[in-house]
Amino acid sequence: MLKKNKKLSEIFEKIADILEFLGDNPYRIGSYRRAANLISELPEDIEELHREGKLSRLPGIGSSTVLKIEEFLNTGTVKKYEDLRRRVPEDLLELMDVPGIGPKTLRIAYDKLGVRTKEDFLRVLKDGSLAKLPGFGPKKVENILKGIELWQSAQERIPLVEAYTMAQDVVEYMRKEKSIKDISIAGSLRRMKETIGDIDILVTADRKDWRKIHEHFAKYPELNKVLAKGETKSSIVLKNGRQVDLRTVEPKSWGSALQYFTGSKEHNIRVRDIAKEKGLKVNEYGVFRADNDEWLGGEKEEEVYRLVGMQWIPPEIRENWGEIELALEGKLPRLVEYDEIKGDFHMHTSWSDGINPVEEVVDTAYRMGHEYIVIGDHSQSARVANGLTPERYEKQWKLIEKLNEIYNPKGFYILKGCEVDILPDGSLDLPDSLLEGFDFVVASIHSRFNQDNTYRILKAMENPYVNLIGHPTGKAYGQREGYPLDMDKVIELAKETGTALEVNTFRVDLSPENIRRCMEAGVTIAVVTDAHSVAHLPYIRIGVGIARRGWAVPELVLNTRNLEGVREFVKEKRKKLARSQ
Ligand code: DGT
Ligand code: CA
Ligand code: CA
Ligand code: ZN
Repeated sequence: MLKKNKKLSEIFEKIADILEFLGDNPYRIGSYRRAANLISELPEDIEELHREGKLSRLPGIGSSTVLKIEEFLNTGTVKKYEDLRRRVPEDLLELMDVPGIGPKTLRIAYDKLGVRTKEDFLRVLKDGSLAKLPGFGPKKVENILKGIELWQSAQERIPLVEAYTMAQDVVEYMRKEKSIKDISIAGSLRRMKETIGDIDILVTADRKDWRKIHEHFAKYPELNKVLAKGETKSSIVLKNGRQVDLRTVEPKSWGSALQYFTGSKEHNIRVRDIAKEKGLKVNEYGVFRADNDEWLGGEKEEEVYRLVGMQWIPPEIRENWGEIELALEGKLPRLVEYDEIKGDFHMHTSWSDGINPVEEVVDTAYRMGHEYIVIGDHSQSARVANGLTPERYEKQWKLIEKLNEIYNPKGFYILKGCEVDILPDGSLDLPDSLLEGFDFVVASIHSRFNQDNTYRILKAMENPYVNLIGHPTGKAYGQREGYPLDMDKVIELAKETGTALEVNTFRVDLSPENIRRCMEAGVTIAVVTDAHSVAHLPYIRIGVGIARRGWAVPELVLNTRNLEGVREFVKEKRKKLARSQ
């Protein structure tokens, strides 16, 4: 992960917030915000750009911003930021991070109601005094309270993508300790749960090397403090406040330990109960005969499941959601595999609100080994996202055609696509005459998140050119609850019309529960990154993990199809809906 980019972008964002709180010049505030956005989505390391002297070439970055970036790279902070921080109460600085609470709101609470602390703010929210001020009202106050609740839960648990990148870094660091024979992520992260409490890492090595391994762990560069350091288990807290647990086990117990520490707890309890019924004992050291403690196995995870009489169960579905019963009968479905993914259906470029030009997006996806991608920039009504008019789409098509001439001979295909807005009445933001010209159309809702939006999605699915509903429930983890939606109706019509539903990696929408409902109904899903930077494209893997957690089978995952298969999917819907109209 690009840690410096992230930190710097947070500093710029905070400067903008504070300036807004202080009532500074809107132009200056805007320029800090733009810089923050740009830096957070840069695919390259800001330090590298600086070394290569390319900072001033970034769009919209002026010379005074370049100076601040250099200051940050040299000193680790920006003096202006440190000075500004002192002018706002600490609690209010923190509240600015909560979605739905802007600096302006806090300023009003500060001036009119004397709010200085979190407690003050909660009080004026709850006793109705903020709601009485002009421009507020009970609805707005209710939304702020909801925002605080969501934000608090996101502070407690780590979003999957974030935990995944953090864990990759720790694993990479641990591999430098050469006495390690094998290393794996365990716990909820191996199960690809949407949010992660703490990160669990399991290592196997000869017992004589364990001490060394824990010493190495306790010297992790991103460390804040060591909670516990032992011979078999250590826990550390990282600079970002997140906890990582490390356990060392004997090679002989590797499989059993991996099984045990992957969880879930509910899954493990059920497995052990079944083992007991069969006269066996299962723990983190191995599988044993219950009567005489004879060791039967445990080197490999597969062995553990085989010895208790069941199929090996993929980690993503170990929740005691019915997987154990099926595994006992040998009837687990075959889940979609990570390496079966042939493309990505939803991503943005600098033509709308992405940061990379089409050429860079295409090149990155090609080098990742995809067979095809859909360029899916926003449509015109998304003004803040610089949405495209029909004329601009047609211009983009020309560019895509040119790129296809270069890439098709190499076996890579760029599909003309869009993320067309579903308008408040359920109609689409682009005319059918234009939609017909796309290879693949994603349709999404980006407005009116507080109302039931079932009718909008149903109407969009009835359009013969709409192939995929983007982030169907409108949920954004830690930021926004989904809008009310009749999922049964959506699934039914998706099936009937031949429209796919999206599994959006960063938003975790659809949820695994909803994915499972799609599978049961025979509805096709498509895993997408919705990338706004080429740095996001590799996270497609996490989206596949979410799909697996929803018991997704390859036949119902659009990404497993080759280019012809995808074209067939599009053609079928057009034919079907033309016939019925
Ligand atoms: P998290 O961290 O809250 O997202 O969830 P997990 O599942 O990673 O839970 P964690 O970190 O407390 O423990 C890792 C795994 O270790 C857990 O999935 C199963 C196993 N485990 C921990 N405590 C117990 C226990 O008391 N009984 C059983 N059977 N397994 C446990
Ligand atoms: Ca954990
Ligand atoms: Ca743990
Ligand atoms: Zn979208």
